[in-house]
Parts: sequence; structure tokens; C-alpha cells
Amino acid sequence: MAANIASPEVTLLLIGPTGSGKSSFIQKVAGPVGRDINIGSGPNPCTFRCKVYKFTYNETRFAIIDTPGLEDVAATAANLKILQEIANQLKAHDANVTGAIYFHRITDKRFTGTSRFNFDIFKAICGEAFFPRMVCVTTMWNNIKPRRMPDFESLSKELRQGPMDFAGKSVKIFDLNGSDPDVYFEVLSYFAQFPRGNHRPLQLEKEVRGNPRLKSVKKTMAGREVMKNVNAGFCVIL
Ligand SMILES: Nc1nc2c(ncn2[C@@H]2O[C@H](COP(=O)(O)OP(=O)(O)OP(=O)(O)O)[C@@H](O)[C@H]2O)c(=O)[nH]1
Ligand SMILES: [Mg+2]
Repeated sequence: MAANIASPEVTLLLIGPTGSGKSSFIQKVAGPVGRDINIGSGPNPCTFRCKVYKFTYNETRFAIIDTPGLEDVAATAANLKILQEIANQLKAHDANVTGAIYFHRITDKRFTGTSRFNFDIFKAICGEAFFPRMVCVTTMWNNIKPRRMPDFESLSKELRQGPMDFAGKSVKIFDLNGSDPDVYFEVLSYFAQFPRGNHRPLQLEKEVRGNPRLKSVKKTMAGREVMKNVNAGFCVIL
């Protein structure tokens, strides 16, 4: 089965709301292969299909999976479609995901509502056993005026102390400043240290590969997270 193939490649899965900077991250780190990647220019979603970008950095081969941005809690059908697209990509990919990165715009300020909901989907995609290989990155730091910087630095500190946690443990966070490319590459170097190949897979990988007859992502942990509000009667699928 594909999941057991040992691969020297570092495979990273990028997850986050629309416009949080996933494709821009790839454009910054992937060199020529990321040159033609579509980057959003307004509030509308830009990436609609998953795509794998392969390149080498510091003698390590990387395969980064770009994904469509998650929507807010009311967009159940759209979120399920995105999840299905990610599940199909994971099924097709020839190696286990080495690490997963969640993207959060620091300028959103609050980690509630859509941010919280999207992060809960990310956690359900990863599963608790994958915790050591989960990273959050905050983006848009170069949009902050110098006089407001201390406020956002406090916000970043608060994120580290609670909201971005999994079963009480804080997920590793990198603050990405578009004007400082070094931090982007620090994220790559962080993942390059992890053993690759036969480690524990992502929860969603396990679910889609372990059950070839699985027809709908609704039955996966991440699908259930998306459906939580529908099942509780707070919203309907349009
Ligand atoms: N100032 C600033 N702009 C950024 C940063 N990261 C991304 N952007 C801008 O934010 C917009 C959205 O970026 P994308 O990389 O397309 O976001 P995405 O997460 O791939 O969005 P979807 O494909 O819709 O899910 C673009 O205009 C980028 O130029 C950042 O760190 N700083
Ligand atoms: Mg994109």
C-alpha cells in the first residue's frame, strides 16, 4: 500500500482559510517551480484544486501540497468539497505526509469564529497522534505598522499560551514576515529533521487509505468536524 513506501522526500500539507497565505508560502520557498503559482488578489478564494510542488532545499527534497482555502462555518457544502479534494490528493500521493502546517493571518486578531472552526478541522485532519508534526504559521506581519507591533507581539504570545493547542499541548508556531524570507526557510529546516517514511500517518490519510470503499469524507473525523454545526441544527447544507 502507498502508505508504507519509505520516501526520503519531506511531504508537507498546507491547510488554512482562504487568503491566509498558503500559496504565497510555496511561491517564497519553492524557487522556479513555484513561480507560476496562483496568488489571490482580493477576498475571493484563489486555489481550487490541490497541487503538489516538488523542489530541493539544502539537499532535502520537498513535496508541498497546496490546498484550497477553508471557508467559514456556514459553508458546509464548500468545506466538504475541499476536504474531499484533500482526501483524494492524499490517496493519490505516493508517500506519507511528513508534517502539516496551519496558516493564520495575525491581522485577524481574534482566534475565534472561522479561525477556531478552521483550526478544529486542521486538528481533525491531523489527529492527536500526529501532534509533534503539526505547525502553525502566522502571516501578514509586514502589514503591521511599527507603532502597532507591540500589540501584535502580545497577540502572538497569547496564541502560544492557549488557543493553538491540541489536548493541552501548544502547537509549534512560526511568525512569518513577508519581508524576511529566512523564517520561511526555518519552517522547511524544522521539518527536514523529522524521520520520513514509515512514521504514523495523518488521521485523514489513515482513514482514506485504510478504507478504500469510503465514499464520502463526511464519515472521517474532519468531515464530522465540518458537519458538527449541521448536526446540531445551527446551519443547513445549501
Ligand atoms: N502583506 C502580506 N501579504 C501576504 C502575505 N501572505 C500572503 N499575502 C497576500 O495575501 C493574499 C492571499 O495570498 P494567497 O497566498 O493566495 O492565499 P491562500 O491561502 O493561498 O488563498 P486561497 O488559495 O484562496 O486559499 C495575496 O494577495 C498575497 O500576496 C504576507 O505574509 N504578508
Ligand atoms: Mg492558494
